[in-house]
This record gives sequence, C-alpha cells and structure tokens, in this order.
Amino acid sequence: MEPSILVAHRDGYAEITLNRPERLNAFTVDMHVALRAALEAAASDPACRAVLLTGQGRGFSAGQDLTARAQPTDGSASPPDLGVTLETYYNPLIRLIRTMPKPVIVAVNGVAAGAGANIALAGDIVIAAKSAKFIQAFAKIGLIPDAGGTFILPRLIGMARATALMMTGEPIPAETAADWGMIWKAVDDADLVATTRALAAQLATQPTQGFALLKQALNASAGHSLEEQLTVERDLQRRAGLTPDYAEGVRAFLEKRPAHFTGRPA
Ligand code: T3D
Repeated sequence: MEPSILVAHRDGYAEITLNRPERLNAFTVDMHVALRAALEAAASDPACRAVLLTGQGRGFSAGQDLTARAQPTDGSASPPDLGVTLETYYNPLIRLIRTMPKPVIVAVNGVAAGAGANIALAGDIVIAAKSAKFIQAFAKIGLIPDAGGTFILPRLIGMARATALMMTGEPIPAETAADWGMIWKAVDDADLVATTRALAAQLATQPTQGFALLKQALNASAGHSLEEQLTVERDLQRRAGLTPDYAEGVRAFLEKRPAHFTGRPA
C-alpha cells in the first residue's frame, strides 16, 4: 500500500506531501499519525530549517475521511465522539504547525475543504495554485468548523466573511483568498511547485532561531493587549539578540556582504 504521507529532504527543508490522491487526501487515522511523525521529526532535526506541506494529485485535502464516519440508520451503533477525534488528532496537529520552531509553508495545490482548509490556513505562509479553492464544508454535514478554523479564519479575513463562509460553505477561489488576506498569494498552477520550493529553500538559509521566536511572538499576540505584547517582544528580542545569527547579521551588514546564517541556538 502507498504511504499516506511522503517526506523528501531537500535543500535545508522537509517537503511533506499528503498522499491519498484518490480521496483528495482526506484524513484517516493512519495519515494523522504519519503526518504528525513527519512534522515532529522535521521540528527536531537541526538540519531541517523549514517545512513545505502540500498535497498529491488534484486536491490539497478534503478534510476528514467521511467513509470512516458512516452510521447505520437503525441506531445499532452509537455516534462517534468527535471531541475525542479532535483532541487526539486535529488539535495536536494544529498546535504542532503553529508552534513548531521553524517556518511552515503550505503549497495549496488544489481544493482544500473542511479540516483540509483549516490545516492549510494554520501554516505560516500559504501559497495556492490559482485553480485551488477553499471550502468551509462543515455545515453541509452538520458540523462546526474545526482544526483551528474558528480562531484563525476570523483573524485572517474578519468576522463577517468568516461567518458567511462557514454558514454557506461557499468555495473561495485562491485569487479571492489572496485578495482577502486569507493566504499570502495565488500563483499560476504551473509555478506553484517552483515558487514554494524556492521560498522553502530561501527560508532555510535564514535566522531559524529568530523565526522560532517570531512565531512565539505572533502566536502570543492574539490574546494580548499592546502592553502585554511589548513585554513579550522585549523578552523574545533579548533571546534573539543572544543568537549567533544576530551577531552575523550585524557583521554582514557592516561589512556590506550577504549574511551566512547557521540557524544555531545561542
Ligand atoms: O470526523 C471528525 O473526526 C471530526 C472532524 C471533522 C473535520 C472535517 O474535515 S469535516 C468535513 C469533511 N469534508 C467534507 O465534508 C468535504 C467532502 N468533499 C467534498 O465536498 C468534495 O469532495 C470537494 C468539494 C472537496 C471536491 O469535490 P469534487 O467534485 O472536486 O471531487 P469529488 O468527486 O467529490 O471527490 C473525489 C473523490 O474523493 C470521490 O471519490 P469517488 O467518488 O471518486 O470514489 C469522493 O467521494 C472522495 N472524497 C472527497 N472528499 C472526501 C472523499 N472521500 C472521503 N472523505 C472525504 N472527505
């Protein structure tokens, strides 16, 4: 059987591909376990300084595999406890993407629906092929958005648009998503792989420890007042200032040459 997740070690970064194209990369337990393992390995590998997440085939991901959710009409089986599924699989996945100490770039190669959309939107930099679309598909099956969607989407595009998308399930094309600030940009389909690989390779040469601290600062900002966030910035900048990459960055500027960042901790 084909592995549900493919991992390729490239130029300083890990490329992780969701690999159930016949089901538009819908999530099974096996895929959750394999994806989490791949992300955890990338997070702890000092040679890996960025992650590129994408999907195989014509979809990025259609969210939860619904074939695993069919219930008999005669009431002979109790419904699944979806709270357990979220706590066991989706929530740890979103926490990992948001908090892993290196950039996560998401290349949305095709439709991203349900949790598939919200997993994509949890990435640090999201670039989509122009033919891709984002669908908050949950209401169509009687569920509420999950995988961090109710937190992340309103912060990206505002409450009015997020609520309407969540209630209507209207597909949003990649270019509209970019115009609305849901993603960073939409590129021609033929350019998606080259654009996102170049970005991942470039970010893998940057101050990785600084990026980890930057992610901490942005994550903290959501629930903070300006005063609280200024304190966070002070504390994290203190740590950034101790890194070898800060010293190298300043030296390189003064010597009028490109910086050679190692990504090593202080
Ligand atoms: O359950 C829990 O643990 C709670 C967590 C829930 C998280 C969630 O993600 S809930 C939301 C689940 N996802 C959906 O509701 C989306 C379902 N899919 C669709 O609405 C459509 O497939 C798309 C709009 C995404 C794409 O439409 P289209 O026309 O481009 O493709 P298609 O023909 O519908 O799909 C292609 C194949 O993939 C098809 O199989 P077939 O007929 O060729 O054998 C289809 O059944 C399969 N597929 C698509 N999505 C899923 C799926 N199979 C299982 N689960 C899916 N989610």
